[in-house]
Amino acid sequence: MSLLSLIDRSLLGRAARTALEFGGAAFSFGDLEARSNRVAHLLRARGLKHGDRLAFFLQNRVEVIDLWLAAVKLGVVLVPVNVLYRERELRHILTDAEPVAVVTSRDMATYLPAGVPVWDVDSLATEAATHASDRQAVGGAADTPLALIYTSGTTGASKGAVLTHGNFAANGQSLVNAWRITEADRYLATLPLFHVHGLANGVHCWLFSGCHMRLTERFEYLQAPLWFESYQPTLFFGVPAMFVRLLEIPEPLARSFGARLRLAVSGSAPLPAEVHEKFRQRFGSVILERYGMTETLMNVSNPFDGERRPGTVGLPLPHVEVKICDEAGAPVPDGTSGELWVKGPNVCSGYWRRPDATSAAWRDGWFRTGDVGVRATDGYITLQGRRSDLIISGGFNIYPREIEELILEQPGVHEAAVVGAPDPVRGEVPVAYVVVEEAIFDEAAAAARLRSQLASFKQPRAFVRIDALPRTALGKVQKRLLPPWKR
Ligand code: MLC
Ligand code: AMP
Repeated sequence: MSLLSLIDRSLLGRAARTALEFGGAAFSFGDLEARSNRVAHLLRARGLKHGDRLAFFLQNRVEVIDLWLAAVKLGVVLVPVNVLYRERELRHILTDAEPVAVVTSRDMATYLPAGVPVWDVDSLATEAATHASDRQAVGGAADTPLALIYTSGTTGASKGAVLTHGNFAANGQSLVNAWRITEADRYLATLPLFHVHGLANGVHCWLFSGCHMRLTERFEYLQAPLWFESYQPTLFFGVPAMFVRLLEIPEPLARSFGARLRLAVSGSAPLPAEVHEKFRQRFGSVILERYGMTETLMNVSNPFDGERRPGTVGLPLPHVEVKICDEAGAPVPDGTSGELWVKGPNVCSGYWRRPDATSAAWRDGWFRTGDVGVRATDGYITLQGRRSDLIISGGFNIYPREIEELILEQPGVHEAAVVGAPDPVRGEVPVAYVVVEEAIFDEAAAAARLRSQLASFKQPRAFVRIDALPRTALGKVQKRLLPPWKR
């Protein structure tokens, strides 16, 4: 079934139902149908055609939903950009994706590199309101690209995963079934809409099931108790850092929220078994952990019925094949660690304009995830780490190499290695180990340069001076031999 026809179950089939609440305003599915048709007319009037890219650099707001629905209808490819990205990341993505324009807000436009065509989101909304509300859908086939989502590449520069209408349809449909989401649900959406957790899972579970969604601009842990109290969600999707924050809610209140919460799903980073257990004790709700990636959307999930086993990501979703392989690509027996390879209608069609990276990641139709894991004899999969030294901080991915390259450009730096240090809320935070010439190296100036060029979550929490990086005889840096960092 096409993505648009799945969405139409709500846009057309539930037109009168309240669909969305954002910033105190409520919208029915019929309102969203009309709004997105107006935006589609406007985008077409501005020259956007099937296959053209349009980036958005926005906090969560209803206009992101309008753009998404308009893109589905027009066959336009959206490029979501992390709001925390700064000069270097933005320049790379916008040069690579070559969007017709970037839709952004006035306050965020200042971060965009010069020369990029910028469309102000408020002016766009005002202009859209003058267009007709009838639908002129072009739509898309299963293999029509719908989004180009950048994921931090191991080489330092991020690559755009080309996600199709079919990928979003397969993923959303499978999650609605697996997690029993119905129109009776109330989904509290605090995840950013520029990543697949909030976008592919959240938005599509909402649209396909026709449930009610309260969207917030972002997750703010001080506001979270008020949101739970006033909205009484039955459904919540979050990264582990959010669940750690929710544990701060006092017990009686947490219990009452938990009594309403039909399902809490965690993903994007490892959920410590301890947080799983504490959440169960405090909220009386057993978190369902699942595993996915930008390139593949969701692969593996703990069951809705049956055991949600802490520390594991569960079993492959119905449409996904998973095999665990050794270095040569041969499947390993249960109980043996290997790399997860996946296959299914959820897996993206490749990397944008990167045939080299695409052929390196796919083999015989299987996508090599780079994640290392082990399967128990009863099928439950436990993730154990990554083949590369990826750091995940608050659910945002950081490739150390990108930061190391920038540190090495700073005056007086001879060597640099960035590693993840444990953090009670965000799981990990980056710390830089540097070999420097003290007379030249200016830490404050280096930190300021990094801050202006990279997202805040990539900013090293410390620059630890060492005499030399530990290396193997072949010169490879041995990060695990670096001295532990103490705050
Ligand atoms: C975070 N920050 C934001 C922000 N989100 N700033 C502005 N707008 C936003 N939307 C910044 C803060 O300014 C701060 O910067 C830092 O992030 C942490 O903010 P905090 O308020 O102290 O929040 P905290 O309790 O630490 O929680 C952080 C968080 C955030 C959970 C809100 O990490 C987050 O939104 N994570 C979600 C990431 C995500 O969606 N990942 C899915 C990827 S898809 P400073 O300067 O203090 O650092 C994927 C596939 C899959 O992985 O399987 O899903
Ligand atoms: P991204 O590139 O942002 O899509 O991040 C995908 C990566 O997040 C995966 O390759 C995993 O390493 C990690 N990830 C996602 N879900 C989980 C999970 N439940 N537990 C551990 N790691 C996860």
